[in-house]
Amino acid sequence: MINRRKFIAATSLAGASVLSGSKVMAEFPGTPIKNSPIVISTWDFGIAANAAAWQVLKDKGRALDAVEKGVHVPEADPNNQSVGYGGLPDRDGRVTVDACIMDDFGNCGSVAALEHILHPISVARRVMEKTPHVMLVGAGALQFALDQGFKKENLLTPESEKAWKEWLKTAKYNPEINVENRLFSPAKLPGNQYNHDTIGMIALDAAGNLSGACTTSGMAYKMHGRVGDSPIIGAGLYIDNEVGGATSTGVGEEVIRNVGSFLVVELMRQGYSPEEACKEAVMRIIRKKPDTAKQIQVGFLALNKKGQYGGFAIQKGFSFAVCDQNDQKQLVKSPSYY
Ligand code: SD4
Repeated sequence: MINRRKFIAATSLAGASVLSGSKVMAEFPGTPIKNSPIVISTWDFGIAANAAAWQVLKDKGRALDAVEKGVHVPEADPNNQSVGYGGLPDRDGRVTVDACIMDDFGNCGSVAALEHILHPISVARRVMEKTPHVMLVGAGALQFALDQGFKKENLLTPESEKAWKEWLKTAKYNPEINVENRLFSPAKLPGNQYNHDTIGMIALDAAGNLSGACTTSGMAYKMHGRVGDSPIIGAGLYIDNEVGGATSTGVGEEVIRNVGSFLVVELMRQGYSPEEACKEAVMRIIRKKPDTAKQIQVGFLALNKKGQYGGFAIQKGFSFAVCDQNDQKQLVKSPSYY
């Protein structure tokens, strides 16, 4: 255990700055606004996703509907090469998507290694609502989606196909234990800025209930069949309506090994603030594998029941978007270990 008093001091010193439009505001306080909805999500593209979620929240809609609607935005965006349509494929050139959703009753649904479906989050929701199961994968998940009326589509855009073909030239299809290590420097990934992006979203609605969603095309050029943290309840996403919710982005293997999002929620239950909880989850990864941690990115994002939020990442560069009644377009630069 780390010394808690020292830890809090270090955390407040590391306070993140808030970017609102182009304006840099003072220290990020994560101030709660009582009985007021809020939605937070990973990375810069979370701003557009939050705006869609806000349409539900502002009319006193349910957090579950808000997060589903919200993450539809990056899922359908061909320019986002890390989520849904337009996502970078696996090393075989196939776009396989992972997603999960969790509500305020502890219900959850998930799909992994799913192909050809534009909105995997909605298939995950159907798994939650229409089956006795939590998770469907691969061909079974696709069959279920088609039975539910989802359309089969091609998710590989010409841009992502081109990037994959470039990658093939140097990678020669060699299996790599952690391809994302090699891709960590964006300069090594031709034409692609988004080698570390996944959308994780958590919302608190006007009734004070929480839900979350996480959706991704996963690690670029992964082995076919590889599943990351994003569709794993407890790793990529966890919601406990008594306490709060958490989600993650980055190298999924390390998040799964530490059951990251569940850990963040349990730390908040013990009294950690969202940022402190995210920091401790990051520190677990760093303490266990300091050499690996130097080369990878993992970021956690959390929202508690009071509407306080925070994030923490291993590396610089992680950002998250916040939307509440005061400002629908806040972008927060997360504090990080390095
Ligand atoms: C994965 N966590 O598949 C996802 C990828 C990601 O930032 O979030 N990248 O491991």
